[in-house]
Amino acid sequence: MRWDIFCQIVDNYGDAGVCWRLARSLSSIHGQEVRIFCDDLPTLNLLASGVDPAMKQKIDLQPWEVSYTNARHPVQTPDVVIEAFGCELPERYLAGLFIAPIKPIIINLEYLSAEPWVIEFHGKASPQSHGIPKYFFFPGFQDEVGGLLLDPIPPEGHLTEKQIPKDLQTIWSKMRPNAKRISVFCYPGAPLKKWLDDLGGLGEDIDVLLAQGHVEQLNLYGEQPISLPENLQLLSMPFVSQDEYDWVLSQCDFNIVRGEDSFVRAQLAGKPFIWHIYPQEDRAHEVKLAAFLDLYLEDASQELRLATIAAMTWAMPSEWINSLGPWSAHAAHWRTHLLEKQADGGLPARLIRFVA
Ligand code: TRH
Repeated sequence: MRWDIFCQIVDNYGDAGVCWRLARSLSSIHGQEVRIFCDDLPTLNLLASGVDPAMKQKIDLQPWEVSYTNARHPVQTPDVVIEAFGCELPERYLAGLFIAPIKPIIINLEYLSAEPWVIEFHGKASPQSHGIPKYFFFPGFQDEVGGLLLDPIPPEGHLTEKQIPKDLQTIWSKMRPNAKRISVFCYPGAPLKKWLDDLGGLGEDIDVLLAQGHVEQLNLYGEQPISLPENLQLLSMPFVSQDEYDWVLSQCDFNIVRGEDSFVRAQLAGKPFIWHIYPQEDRAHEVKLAAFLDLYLEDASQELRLATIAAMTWAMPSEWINSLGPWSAHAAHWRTHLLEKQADGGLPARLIRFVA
C-alpha cells in the first residue's frame, strides 16, 4: 500500500521521532511505500541520519508545502493518509483527495497512553463532512489497542554493542570502564541539579550522559553551579541520530527519558528508567503516568512498587537506590513481557491489519 504520513513538529522531537520510526518500519519490515510530509525537514533528516542510506532512500521525505503545491496529487492518491498526533491536513491536499477516484482511509494517529479508556476509543470512526473515512488509532500496551513501535529491537538493533557509533566515539573514550552509566533526556522543569547532587553523594563512580542542550537548558554551570564530587562525571552529548540515541539507552544502566518515543525505547533497553512525562497544565500527565505504572508494576513487590513510584516522581536517588537491583531484574522481565505482548509486530503490523 501507499502511505502519506503528515508530521508537524510542534516543539520537541517526538513528532518527528514517532513518524520516522513508523515510516521505516512500514517500509523496511512491511515493504510499504511511504512518504512523509514534514514542516521541519532538517530535524527529521537529523533523526534519520543514522540509518543505512539504502533504507532511508526508500522513504520519500518531503517538505509540508509540497503536499499542496504538487499537482500530481490527485493521481498519486495514497491508500492511507496518517495525521500524526491529529495534525490537520493541508486544505489543498485534502481537496486533491476529494477528486480522487478511489478514496484513501485517513488515520488520526493519537498519543500513546496506558489509560484504560483508550481501549474503548481505539479504532472508532471519526465521521467527516467530506465523507472520506477517518479513524482514531491509539498506540498502547493492551492487546485491544494499536500497539507499540518496537523497531529496531535492542540489543539486536541496527547498531551492536561493539560498534561505537561515529558521533559518540569521542564521548565514549572519556567513559570510565567500571563506572555506572546514566543517560539524561528530560524537560527543563526536572529537579536535575538536586538529583545529581544527591546521586554524587552515594559515592559510586557514575558517568552521566546529558542529551544535547541539557547543560545550557538546566543552567548546570550557571550562577549557582553544582560542585560535583569526583566520582560523578558529566558528559554532554551532541544531538545524535535516532539509531545512535537508541544505542545509548541500551548501553546505560539507568535512563531518564521524556516523550513517548524515548519512553518506549527505555523500556526496550530493559533497564530501570525515569519517565519524565510531558507536563500538562491540567495535570493530565499525572493520570497518564499512574496508568502506566499500574501496568508496569502489576507483578512488583510492594517495596519495589514504592521505590519505583518514588523515583518516577523525582524522589532523590538516595531514597530508592537500594531497590535498584530488584528494579533492574524487573525492567529486564518487563522488556520480555512487552516483546511477548507485541509479538504480532506491534503498531505497524496492527495498523496494516486495521487498514486492510
Ligand atoms: O522530544 P520529545 O519530548 O517529544 C514529545 C513527545 O512526543 C510528547 O508525547 C509530546 O507531547 C511532546 O513532545 C510535545 O521526546 P520523545 O518523544 O522521546 O522524542 C525524542 C525523539 O528524539 C526520539 O525519537 C529520540 C530522538 N533523539 C535523537 O534522535 N537524538 C538525540 O540526541 C536525542 C536526545 C533524541
